[in-house]
Amino acid sequence: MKAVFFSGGTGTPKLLLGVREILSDRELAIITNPGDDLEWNGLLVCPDLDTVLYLFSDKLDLTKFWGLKDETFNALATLKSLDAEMPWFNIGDKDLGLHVWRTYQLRNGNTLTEVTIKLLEAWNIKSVIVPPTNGTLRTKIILDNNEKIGFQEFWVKNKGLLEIKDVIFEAKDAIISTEAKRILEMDCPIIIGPSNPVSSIGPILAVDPIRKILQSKRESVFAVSPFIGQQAFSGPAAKMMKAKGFEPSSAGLAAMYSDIIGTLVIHTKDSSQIPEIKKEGVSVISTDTYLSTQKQRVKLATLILKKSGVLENR
Ligand code: FO1
Repeated sequence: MKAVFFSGGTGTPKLLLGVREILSDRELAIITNPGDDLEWNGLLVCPDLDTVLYLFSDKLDLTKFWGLKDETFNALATLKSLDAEMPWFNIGDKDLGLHVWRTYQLRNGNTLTEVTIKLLEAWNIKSVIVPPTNGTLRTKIILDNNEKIGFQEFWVKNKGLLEIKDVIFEAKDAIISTEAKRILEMDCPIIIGPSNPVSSIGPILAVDPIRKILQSKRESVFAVSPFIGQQAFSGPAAKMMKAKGFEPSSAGLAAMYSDIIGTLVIHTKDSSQIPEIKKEGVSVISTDTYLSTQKQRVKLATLILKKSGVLENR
């Protein structure tokens, strides 16, 4: 194994598209965010895990960065006509097959890791892609009126528009899986991708004792900032950082990750923040962090893999 990535839903998968042009899939392990998972009409849906699984099996819809290519929504239309639960969450027909199979496997006593590994084998995926825990750890949003809603209800149903008072995690048996522990103990860099620090990376770090493991190998942990100025590339990261008492910027991220990362990758436009980041004891790489084109993804991936020593001997 050459590198381990922590991934959420959109930013990190884009970076992984670049990484896959440089390293072989066999050389990669990815731990995915469990916080966005949800029960949908009796089925377990794991959006961020599935995005990475679809990416590595070349099935991902690369226009939306979730769901499958050439998807149809006939089952959803039936469910909508029957007044089903969460009709606003667009599960496609092909995607539905995975959720039916996975839920049945779990009901038959398999763990989420076992089911995911079966899937890696069935779809001939050579990377190790696993959730951090076999328990549950779900992100909940506390609104200004103290109402508590799930991440997808906030993000998809309400389009991320509601004001946030806090973001919390509801955990049950959320201890690290044997497989995730094995991956994190390997002698290779850990790269926290440019995903939402609160709702995508936060849940992975909240799985006991992942934060402690990273603290113990801080110098080999790299993070890529999803911020430019006070804005995130996409999603509700800025709002959530503020709710957690951190500035929504690369400097704010350095403060949030200061105990677990040795190096932060930021956009050159944020170079004025370098002194503040360094005060946190974090080294800085400043470069173009946009990931819109494949050229940008490969360029950023190459730089990170070089700086983290993965490409040293190539
Ligand atoms: N995102 C949306 O904006 N609208 C949807 O209806 C939607 C459905 C959906 C179904 C399966 C899946 O794996 C992901 C889905 N997403 C949808 C993406 C998801 O809400 C988020 O982008 C991630 O959870 C954030 O990483």
